[in-house]
Amino acid sequence: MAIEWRIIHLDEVDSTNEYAKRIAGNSTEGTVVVAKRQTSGKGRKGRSWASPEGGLWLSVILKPGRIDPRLVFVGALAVVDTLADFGISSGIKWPNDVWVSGRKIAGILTEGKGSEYVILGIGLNVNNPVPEWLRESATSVFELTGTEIPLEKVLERLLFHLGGWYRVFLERPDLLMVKVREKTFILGKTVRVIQDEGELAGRALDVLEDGSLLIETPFGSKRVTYGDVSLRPIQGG
Ligand code: BT5
Repeated sequence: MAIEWRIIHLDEVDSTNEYAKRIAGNSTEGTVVVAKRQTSGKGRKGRSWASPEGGLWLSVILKPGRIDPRLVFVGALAVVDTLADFGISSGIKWPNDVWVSGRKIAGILTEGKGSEYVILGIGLNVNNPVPEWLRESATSVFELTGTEIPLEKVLERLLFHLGGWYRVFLERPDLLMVKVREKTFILGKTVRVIQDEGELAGRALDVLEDGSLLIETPFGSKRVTYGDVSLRPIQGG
């Protein structure tokens, strides 16, 4: 059965993820929180997410009964398919970014509470200006196409694809991972993975069934479950 979306539209909020967490206990699966602006939009590890008006900032409440690292790909693939609907070809930068031509256009932030709920937060730069401090690293639909697309249209496509990929995740996670591998453009490339405890450099080989990234390093193959992937070569290397 297709998921039924119930959309809550807000003008301004601290963070749609935080709002969704506040209401998750009393909300049904498929509740969507969308805000025109976020005053404290956030990324992973307390980083800030620029959320001026014109972008699509939303969080979806899901109740799959468990926290699963592969849920982030449900969001990433939905963004990739949505962008394709508007003629933009994009790829996944493991684990939670969507990139177009070397720049980040979207980020996904999943947060969960045990078996109770998962919040799938998606930030997609659509018509919003890309902030000055992100000029080099970020892009938007408007920057790429020169056209403003009504946000409701983008939201409609995004929820359509989210529903589809969420179902695939629940019923055939193996097929979800096939698509993830297909869209993960860092595979085969030399990468650095920056983690809390240090850095790992090597060739990205595969995204494994559990969603982790397999890296071939001079010290053997390593499986990484989190981190920031950089495609920039090591200085002097
Ligand atoms: C992410 O974190 O990429 C997850 C972003 C999730 C944002 C959505 S918006 C709706 C929902 N509500 C929230 O409060 N959050 C979610 P991370 O991988 O840690 O990347 C954060 C980094 O992305 C920042 O440190 C900046 O370098 C960069 N960044 C910030 N704002 C950006 C933007 N609008 N576009 C592209 N890059 C951005």
